[in-house]
Amino acid sequence: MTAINSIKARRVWDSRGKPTVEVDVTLENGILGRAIAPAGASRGTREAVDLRDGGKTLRGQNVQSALNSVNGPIAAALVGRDVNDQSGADHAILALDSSPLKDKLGGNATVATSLAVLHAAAASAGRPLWQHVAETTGCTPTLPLPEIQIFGGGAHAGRRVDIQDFMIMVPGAASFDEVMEITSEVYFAAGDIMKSKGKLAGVADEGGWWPNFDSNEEALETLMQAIEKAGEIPGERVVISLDIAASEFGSDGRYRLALEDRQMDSAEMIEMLGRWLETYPIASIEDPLAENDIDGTVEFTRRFGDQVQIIGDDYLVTNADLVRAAQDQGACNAVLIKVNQAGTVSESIDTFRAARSKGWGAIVSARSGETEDTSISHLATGLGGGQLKVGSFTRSERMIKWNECLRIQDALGRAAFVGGEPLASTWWGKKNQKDTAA
Ligand code: 2PG
Ligand code: MG
Repeated sequence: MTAINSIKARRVWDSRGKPTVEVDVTLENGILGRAIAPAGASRGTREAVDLRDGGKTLRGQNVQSALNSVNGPIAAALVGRDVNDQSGADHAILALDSSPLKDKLGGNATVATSLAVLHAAAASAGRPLWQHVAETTGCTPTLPLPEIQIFGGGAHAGRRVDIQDFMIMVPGAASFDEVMEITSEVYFAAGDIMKSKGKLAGVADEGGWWPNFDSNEEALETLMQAIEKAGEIPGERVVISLDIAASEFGSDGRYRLALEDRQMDSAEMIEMLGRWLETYPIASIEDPLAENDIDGTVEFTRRFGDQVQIIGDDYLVTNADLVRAAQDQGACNAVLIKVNQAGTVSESIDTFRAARSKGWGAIVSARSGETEDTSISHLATGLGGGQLKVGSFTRSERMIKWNECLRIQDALGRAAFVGGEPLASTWWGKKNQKDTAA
């Protein structure tokens, strides 16, 4: 038993210049664990909410009330507890706030504390975080396959295009290091193409290019050209991944693509996405329909679930019960794991296990508002879940997480890279198996 000696929260600032919560957990042996809460912009309505003060100061975004939650009731409940009992600590937090959205304490207060406890336990055991996670969960550590944003859109780029994330994955890479190299080539090729066509408007929230496209499909066309300009054949080593984030422009079975002034019902939306799947080498697609469009998501999964990874983000909000319900209904085949959507490490791991127990994919993910915190690089590796989504390939709050994986690669060895395995049941995996067999 190593007791928690003190818990202290301070206000720090995220990548959007907004205040957020950092927590220090200090143990009786003097060891420190520290973590910072990230913040989303396109949020599911059922995810844990950040406690913000409101009012005129800092545009209502100040977090003094969340700091008070940590320094007051949370510290009182956790000081004296064994740092190695993560589940006990998380349940003590939950006992203070049983509201489904954690709006009493604030998800920003609970997530920073829960992660700081995890960091303190790892440091106390003299282990890097990824190794501590692997040892305490019984998972086999692997280096994840990244999803990396090339263009931002939706809520991350002033809604300049409707679709939120245009990303690539490099399942054909031989190592994590090689994913970084190929991604860099594609990212800058995309920038060059956009610049030459007058389509480059700057950099979006997560560091991807802010596009000036005339249609959502122009983004896909440009991404194809960028992959080719980088010397790759789209669909071979490099595939496309999309986060439609459809709840941002659709609800109750109605969707509106503002850029194209186009209204669609659920069936038409499915047709459009189906055409994209036929035309472009898309291996993964997130939130294809809105979070309340259950029938649409079930239908989309029925039609395309055996060829593409279908990820629930806003649709599942890192909630184990929602994952189990979706599994029963046949909606999605993968879940995004965002620790701050759940609010604690233990609930996130429960969701991860619920997904993996039925053969689902699990993608550990950052938020659009991020910091220098690298917890997710370690969680993705330690859980051996196989995939990591961090945003783009620029800006330090993103690069620090990719770079941390490179350091872990040095410890684990290049062979610990999971490669295309998470996409085994998609068209990419099937084609690849065939190629290998032939
Ligand atoms: C998402 C994330 C990251 P946000 O929708 O997957 O891209 O965005 O953090 O704004 O919810
Ligand atoms: Mg998303």
